[in-house]
Amino acid sequence: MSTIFRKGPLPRYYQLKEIMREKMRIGEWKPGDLIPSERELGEVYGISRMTARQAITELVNEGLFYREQGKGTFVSQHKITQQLIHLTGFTEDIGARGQRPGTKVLSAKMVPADEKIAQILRLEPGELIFCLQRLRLADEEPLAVEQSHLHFKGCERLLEEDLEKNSLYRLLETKYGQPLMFAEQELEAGLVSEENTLLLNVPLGSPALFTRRTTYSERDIPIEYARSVYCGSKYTFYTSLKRDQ
Ligand code: 16G
Repeated sequence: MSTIFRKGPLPRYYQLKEIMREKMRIGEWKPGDLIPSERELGEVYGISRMTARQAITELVNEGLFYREQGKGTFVSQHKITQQLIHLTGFTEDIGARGQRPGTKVLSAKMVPADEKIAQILRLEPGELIFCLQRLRLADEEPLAVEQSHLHFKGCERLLEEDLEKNSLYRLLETKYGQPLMFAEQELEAGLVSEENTLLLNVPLGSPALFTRRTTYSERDIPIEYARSVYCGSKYTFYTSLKRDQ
């Protein structure tokens, strides 16, 4: 989308927000870039300054832009937005922003599933699952600690993979014959634990976003249950909501 439609259900400021989000997503606008002024945006897209201002203000409030007195509005350095619309993995999300995704494997092993995880992955407690703990980075900056629990036939072969160089989602889909169909995800606010403050390089007491995601393969079979801690100060989750007609 790069034009603003005058007719249709979507308000113009909203359409402009989507256009600007897309520019950041594809890396046309990078962190630290000065964005065009309200007047310039108004001229380019044929909308009023007020409309452009509303779109910019909302993206400032969401943490994607920041304003500097007398200088203008810039693309934020630190906040990464993860959309909650399409099922995408970390590597895809960060790459789409023009940043370099990075992974440090903290541990990778086969472990017996505890009751909770067995229930989520629809197994018997004690069945072996692949448990992977990773620190996830963007342009060398630590963003999240993720703990993934996986179960499918042959999952123990993941022990031999280079999971610092390869995206897990990509491996699942291209090498392990596990198409990723959908996921369920919960978000919860909290504080980064003492142990994770070191990994994430944030001060003790920093805000955290805890996520729990269950990802399903074909025939609604759950194959991954991931618990992650994202730095609250560096991450925004974005979703778009349509009202039932
Ligand atoms: C996301 C998923 C995580 C998945 C990873 C795959 C959340 C909360 N979690 O980070 O469950 O393992 O993507 O990323 O979004 P990868 O393909 O880069 O390994």
